[in-house]
Amino acid sequence: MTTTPQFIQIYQAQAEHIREELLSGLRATKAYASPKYLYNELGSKLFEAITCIPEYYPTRTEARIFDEHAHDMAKLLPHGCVLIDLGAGNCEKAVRLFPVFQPARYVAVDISVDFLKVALERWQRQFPTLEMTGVGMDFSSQLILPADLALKPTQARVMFYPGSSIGNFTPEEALLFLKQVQSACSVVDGGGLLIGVDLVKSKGVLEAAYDDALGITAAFNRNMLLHFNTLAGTNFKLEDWKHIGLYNTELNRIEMHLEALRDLTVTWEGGERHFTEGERIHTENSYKWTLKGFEELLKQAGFSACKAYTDTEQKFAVFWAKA
Ligand code: AVJ
Repeated sequence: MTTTPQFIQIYQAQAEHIREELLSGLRATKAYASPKYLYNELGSKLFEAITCIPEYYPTRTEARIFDEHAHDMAKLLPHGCVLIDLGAGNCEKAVRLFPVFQPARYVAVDISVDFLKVALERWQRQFPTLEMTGVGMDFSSQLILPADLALKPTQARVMFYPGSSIGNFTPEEALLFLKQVQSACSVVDGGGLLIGVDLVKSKGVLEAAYDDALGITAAFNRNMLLHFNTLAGTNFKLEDWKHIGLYNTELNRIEMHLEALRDLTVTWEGGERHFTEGERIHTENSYKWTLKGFEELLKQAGFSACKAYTDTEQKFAVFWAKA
């Protein structure tokens, strides 16, 4: 028996809107772009590769935390829940937990729709009886669960937000986002959030993780320029740009930038931008948290109780926060 996953696609942003947003970032005095533009089809594949490189500890450490504590977590989760995977990617993290968590339904949300579709169709064949839904959506500015999902008023909602993607938000944005998550999963009793958070640690370990020896993170960052060319018709040339990954100790965040290797002009229909040698485009922030700081944030967002699971070196944490 084969069941096809039910796909819902939400195109929140129009192509024209995306182009405008992107170009306004490029025109800014300090050029910047949202990290969501890292994820075209190639970008999602490069990120998958990043999770396998030796220096990138978050994915591996988080997986170990789940291996060790999933049974314990399962006791806190509501029975027969709908597992809502925010930024599902290849869905692997959630799928590994199916046997332990035994969700009644799986909803995978990701901005990279084509990539999600391929992954979800594959998983549906392996779990033919689990109801699966894919949602192509950008929830970075606002989390609205589409009414089409027909979430049952009796099924508790567990939001799954692993991988420390929360780090892409500033602390202020993170608070707003977590408030939205809290209100979405408090609709039904017993709901909550299972979230992965990268912890503050030494600059050396952090910078190695975001500027690896193989150059995969550099490729991931520079691929954003190819994505720009597709989305906005710009004429970025890869050979003009190098990857920068550095830890900002004052702000507790990794910053990724693309740095111009020479004076150059980028053009597009109706505009252009001059970059001088050494000028940068800020492409990503990845905030790191302390256990105490994140627990405080969850409380502020309205979660009633939380429990943190960590590895022995306290590199990474997974929090269960009850709505
Ligand atoms: C997917 C946002 C969690 O911040 O570690 C990996 C993205 N950027 N290497 C992170 C990323 C560079 C990643 N998140």
